[in-house]
Amino acid sequence: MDATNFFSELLKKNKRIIARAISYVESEYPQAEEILKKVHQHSGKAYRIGITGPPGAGKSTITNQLAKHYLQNGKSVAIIAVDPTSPFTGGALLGDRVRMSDIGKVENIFIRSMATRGSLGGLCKKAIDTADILDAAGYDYIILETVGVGQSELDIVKAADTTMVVLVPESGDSVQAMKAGLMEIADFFVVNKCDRPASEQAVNALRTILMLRNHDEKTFLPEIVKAVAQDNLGIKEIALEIKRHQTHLNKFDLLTKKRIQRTKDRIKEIVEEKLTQELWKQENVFSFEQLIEKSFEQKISPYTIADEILNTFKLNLSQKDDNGNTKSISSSV
Ligand SMILES: Nc1nc2c(ncn2[C@@H]2O[C@H](COP(=O)(O)OP(=O)(O)O)[C@@H](O)[C@H]2O)c(=O)[nH]1
Ligand SMILES: [Mg+2]
Repeated sequence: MDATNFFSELLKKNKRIIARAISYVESEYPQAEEILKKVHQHSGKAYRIGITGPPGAGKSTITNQLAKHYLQNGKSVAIIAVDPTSPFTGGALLGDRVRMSDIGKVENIFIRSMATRGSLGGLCKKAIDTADILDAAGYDYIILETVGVGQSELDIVKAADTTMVVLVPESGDSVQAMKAGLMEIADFFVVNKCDRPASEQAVNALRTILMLRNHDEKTFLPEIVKAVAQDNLGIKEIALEIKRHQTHLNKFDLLTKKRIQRTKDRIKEIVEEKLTQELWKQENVFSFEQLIEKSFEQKISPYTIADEILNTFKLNLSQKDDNGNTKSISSSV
C-alpha cells in the first residue's frame, strides 16, 4: 500500500492501518514522523480524557464502563492504556463479541495497551503521538489510562482535556494522592469501590482537603463522584462531570489555551530530543572517550568537559558545509 492510500485508510478509521501506524510510533520506525506530520492537521476534534490514580483503584473498570456509555450514545471511543502495573485487557468490551453488538458498532471502539519497553518519558511521548493518530482517525473520545505514580505518567494526563483521579475509600488514600501531586492535575475525583465500608468518610476527608484550595471565577472546582464501577454505578455521573468540565473550558476559552500550552510543551520536547540525538551522533567528532580519560586522569571537572563538548557541537554546526555534512574538527578539542 502506498503512502497516500495508507493515509486515507487511516482517516477512514481502518483499524488495521491505525494499529500499524501506532506500531510504527511505538517502535520508532522512520515512517512514524512522516505519519505524525500528516495526521496533525486532521487532529484536534477528539475530546481527550485522562484517567489516573493508584494501581487497583478501578481505572480500567471505569474506562470500560465509560466507553460503553459513550458507545451506547452513538459515540466512538479509543482507549490508550499505559499502566505497567495492570495492563488493560479490554475486559467485557473485547472478550465478548455478543455483548459488543449490544453496545455499539465494533468499528467504534479501538483499544491499545502500550508496551513499557524503553523509558517512561519516551512512552509518554508515544502515548500522546498515538492520541494524535486516533484523533485524526475520527474517534470522538480518547481515553488515556495511566497509573498515577510517577512524573511521566502524570505528563500523559496533562495531555488530556479533562482528567479524573480515581481513589478508593481506604484510609489515607486522599492524603497519599495529595503527596503524589494528583491533586493539582485532577479536574474531578472519583471515589470508586463505594460498596466498601468507610466510603462516606473518605469522601468527606477528600472534600475537606479540596475546600482548602484557592479559587477564582475561572477555577473549575473539582467535584467528587462516588462510584461502584464494577456494578456500573456512578458512570453516568462521571460522564456528566466530564461534560461539565468541558463546558467550563469552553465558556472561559480555556480549552484553546490548554491546547496551545500543550503544543508549546511538545515542540520543546521534540526539539530537545532532536538536539540530543544530533549531539550524540557527533560523539566521534568531539572524541568522547578521549574527553572522559582527560576528565579522569587530569582531574578536569565533568562540567568543564561538558562545556567543551557543547562548544565543539556549536562550532561544528556553524561549520557544516552546504550539503549539511559535518567537517571533522576533532583537533580543536
Ligand atoms: N469492590 C469493588 N471492586 C472493584 C470495583 N471496581 C473495580 N473493582 C475491582 O478492582 C480490581 C482492580 O480494578 P482495575 O479496574 O483493574 O484497576 P486499575 O488498576 O486502577 O485499572 C479488579 O479486580 C476490579 O474488578 C468496585 O466498584 N468495587
Ligand atoms: Mg488498569
